Amino acid sequence: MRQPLIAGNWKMNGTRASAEALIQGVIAGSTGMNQADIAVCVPFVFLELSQRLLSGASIHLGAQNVCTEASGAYTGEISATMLNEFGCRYVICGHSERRDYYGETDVIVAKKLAMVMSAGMTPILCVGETLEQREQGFMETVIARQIDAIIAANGIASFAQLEIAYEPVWAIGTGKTATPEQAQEVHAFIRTRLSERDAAIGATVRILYGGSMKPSNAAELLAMPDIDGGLIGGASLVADDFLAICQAG
Ligand code: 3PY
Repeated sequence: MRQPLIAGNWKMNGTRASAEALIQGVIAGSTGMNQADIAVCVPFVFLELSQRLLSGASIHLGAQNVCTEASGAYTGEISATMLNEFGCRYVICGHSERRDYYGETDVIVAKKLAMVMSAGMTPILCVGETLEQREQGFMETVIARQIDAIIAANGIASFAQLEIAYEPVWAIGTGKTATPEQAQEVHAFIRTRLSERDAAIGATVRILYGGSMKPSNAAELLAMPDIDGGLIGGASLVADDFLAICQAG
């Protein structure tokens, strides 16, 4: 039985004041709710505030990116150790926006995962295909490449220490959502691929769905056997919407 995880990905949104109000709203609304693990992945500059507000709450804190290197002359970067110091439990790695806009390759994503794990945190590894790749019949090839690159670099055992988020790129920020059946098909594909290497890891790894999950579609997506939670974009910016998804988990 895999405990669901609902993680908000705030992306580059909010002000200090709105971040504070949102965290307080999520804390208040989630008190007594114990179905799902809950996390909020906030912009770096809100980590200190969020860590303070979340102290004593059962909501975990996460970041959205990390440097591939441990320390040194990397202007503008943030290390895994720094994120750990600010109370992060999760770090999103390889989101499609980072792969697409910032040129993150599978090799870079694998390095980021290794940094996060060696600092004692849990990466949320994002994988997913574009619409063009899906339409040309390359969905499985792309997902397999993204998963296999991590196995090659970090070993199959690394999948015991991370969460996966399947995020069809065509459903990110577009309002389009994969149908529960489309999402389930890919989740099952990922789980089978991992199970072929290590049955225990395949059975226990959590695979979240990301890509316009919202209150209106969360329950049916989360009811699918291989969907173990959600990585929530826009809906995580509205406390009531995020809480409704957590409740569905
Ligand atoms: C989305 O739902 O838009 C996301 O990218 C979640 O990470």
